[in-house]
Amino acid sequence: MKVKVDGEEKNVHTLWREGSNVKLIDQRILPHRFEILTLKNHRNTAEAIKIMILRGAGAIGVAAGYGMAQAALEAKDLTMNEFEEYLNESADRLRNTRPTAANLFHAIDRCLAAGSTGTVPERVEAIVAEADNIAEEDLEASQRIGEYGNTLIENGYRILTHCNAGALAFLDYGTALSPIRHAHASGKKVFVWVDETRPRCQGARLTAWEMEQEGIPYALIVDNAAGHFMLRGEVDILITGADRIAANGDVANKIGTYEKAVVAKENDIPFYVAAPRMTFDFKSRSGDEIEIEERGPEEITGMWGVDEAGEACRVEIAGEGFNVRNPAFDVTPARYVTGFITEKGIIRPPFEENLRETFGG
Ligand code: RUB
Repeated sequence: MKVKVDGEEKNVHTLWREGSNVKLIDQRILPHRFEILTLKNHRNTAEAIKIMILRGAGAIGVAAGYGMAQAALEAKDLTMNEFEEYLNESADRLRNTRPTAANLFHAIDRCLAAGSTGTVPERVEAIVAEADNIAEEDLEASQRIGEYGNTLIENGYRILTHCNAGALAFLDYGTALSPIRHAHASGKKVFVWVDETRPRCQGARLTAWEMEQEGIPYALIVDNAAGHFMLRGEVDILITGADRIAANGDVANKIGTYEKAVVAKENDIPFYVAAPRMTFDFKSRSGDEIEIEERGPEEITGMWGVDEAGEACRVEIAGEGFNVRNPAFDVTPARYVTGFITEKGIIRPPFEENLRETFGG
């Protein structure tokens, strides 16, 4: 993706691998500062996923793959038994970071499978290659999703999106934002309603920042305003990403997606979910089987930002010790979804059959 850093335009990925190091944009301090961090081992990478230095299902999957590559490189001089033990422990550490995004588990399983035969050096090579493949496939999928999704966007469309499913959540184009980027690049006039997305404000911090970088017209709104604009006929289409999609088409995505989907249906606004194969989990038959991450109360009781001097600070909003529930995701039942924008095309109901047919479930 193109970013403007100190007045200069640069081309960067959300994250990438350099030998045994993982480099990534620090998403905690955007849009106020743009910094690249280096993660030197798989433990650092697991921690980065856990504390959300990077986030978004696609990016989490790529990071998990790179974490496995780092673990394999760390264990390259061990005996076969030690190597296997180290790799399994590292896989568990990476698995225990965030529970909802399907991409994380697919990436770890793929790397383990790639490294299950041959000598230790052969296994290391296969795991590193598989991690790079995952990143490459992510890039290609987001490009295809953009091309297919662009066919749904007409000139003059006003698009509502929730959270950040952009170049920061994926690699380069993103999922939900990829069709918007493609529509804008092909000369269509588009406008984006950006939900702020409490509690962590991925919309306000990240999606709005991406729109600024691309020069795509947008307005940032509080989460509670989306229904107002839908009812007034000012939204033509709702597009979000997803963290996990069950075999029946139920969608886990950032908390608040369900409400947007219900209000969209009530107002005859189509709702499309943009996601690659890696986000589908055919082992979960329905959304009831998807684990929903609960995060700490401090995300709700206060907010982080910068003060007038540009220094990072936190302000408390709720009273000390107030009781809080903080689910990070919700499940939107498939009946609210108009279609899935995937790298294989647009998939429409009946989802159970059509998803299986497309991806071989
Ligand atoms: C991110 C989020 C995004 C999805 C889809 O949640 O809900 O909408 O990950 O994005 P968090 P993509 O910030 O808590 O990780 O499909 O582009 O990965």
